[in-house]
Amino acid sequence: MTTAVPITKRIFSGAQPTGQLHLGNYLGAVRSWVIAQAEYESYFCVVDLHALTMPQKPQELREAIRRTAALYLACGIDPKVSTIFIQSHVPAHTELTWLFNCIAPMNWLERMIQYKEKAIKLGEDVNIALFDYPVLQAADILLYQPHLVPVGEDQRQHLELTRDIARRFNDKFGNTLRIPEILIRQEGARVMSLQDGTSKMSKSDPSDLSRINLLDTPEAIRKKISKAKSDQILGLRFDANRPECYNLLNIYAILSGESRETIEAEFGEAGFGKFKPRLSEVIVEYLKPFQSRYAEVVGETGYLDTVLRDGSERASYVANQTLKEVREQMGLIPPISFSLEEGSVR
Ligand code: ATP
Ligand code: LTN
Repeated sequence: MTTAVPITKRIFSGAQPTGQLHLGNYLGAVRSWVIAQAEYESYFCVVDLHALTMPQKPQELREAIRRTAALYLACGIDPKVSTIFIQSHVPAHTELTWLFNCIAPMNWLERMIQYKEKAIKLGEDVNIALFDYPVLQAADILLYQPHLVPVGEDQRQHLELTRDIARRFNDKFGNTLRIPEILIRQEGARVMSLQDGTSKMSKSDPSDLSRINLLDTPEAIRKKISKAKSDQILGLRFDANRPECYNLLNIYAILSGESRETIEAEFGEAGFGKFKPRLSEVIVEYLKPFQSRYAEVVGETGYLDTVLRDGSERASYVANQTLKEVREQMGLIPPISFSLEEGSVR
């Protein structure tokens, strides 16, 4: 008689070390990671090579890489059960990108909205890596053969492309790669900018007033909320035609845990003058535990380095298995070791 061995399901996700994680990153993505790690074998990556596709100052990037990893821990990713690592510490990511470049059609990448938006902003300065960004993302994911990839709504198109690349590889070379499911939580999937309710809160928005960073001080939070764009209509409602009002109420709802009905009952007759200070206090309280955990993580000398070293070791082990198979299936031969004593190739 055979006993069924439970198969642990895997998840993989990542965020770019551009600036600092903000409330949108947490509510749209990292919060789902924290919940999922109890159930899944989890890999969370700081995608530093993706950050390099846009101009970065080297010293700022170095700091942002470490800060992002420390924020994963501060948000509740537990290194005892999850693997946290830095993308560039696992060279399999770039190697698999090259192999996928050899099967990914140009016109699939030409359709990518994020590329088109960023390319418009950069004008003449568009580099090849920005175009190739989604292929690196596909390599990140498929190396770990995950069942699920939890992301915010803006990543849907990149995830569809990842699935298409996996299918294409499997069609051409045999069924090696798992086609991952996309996990987008509805609540918090798209937190909008505080300065423009129609564009998403983003690390790379030039205005820091547009976002609440997880490490913002209470004073900074109060200032940003008081300056947040609003409208002149009296009475606050979850009305999709009032994007700024909707976004602020939505943040309040998620952080306070109160229902939309309760919130509308309380602020339905009020204006932003009454609501904004309440929202600021809810955010300040919500972020306090993150900020104290962050201080602990960065305060313990060597702790982060140990987590990242163990993480890259564990990640490399899994990634190298997939890479080896892909290499062989595409027709490459294994590396040949060279013996100095014998002066011969083995
Ligand atoms: P950048 O501005 O540098 O592109 P970003 O703020 O968009 O950065 P990423 O590192 O690209 O953040 O994203 C990390 C994760 O956070 C992704 O899963 C992404 O979908 C999610 N995310 C980013 N912004 C938001 C947002 N405003 N609302 C909800 N989820 C978001
Ligand atoms: N493009 C993603 C970051 C990212 C990612 C990944 C997310 C790079 N590789 C793999 C999930 C899985 C973004 O959030 N902008």
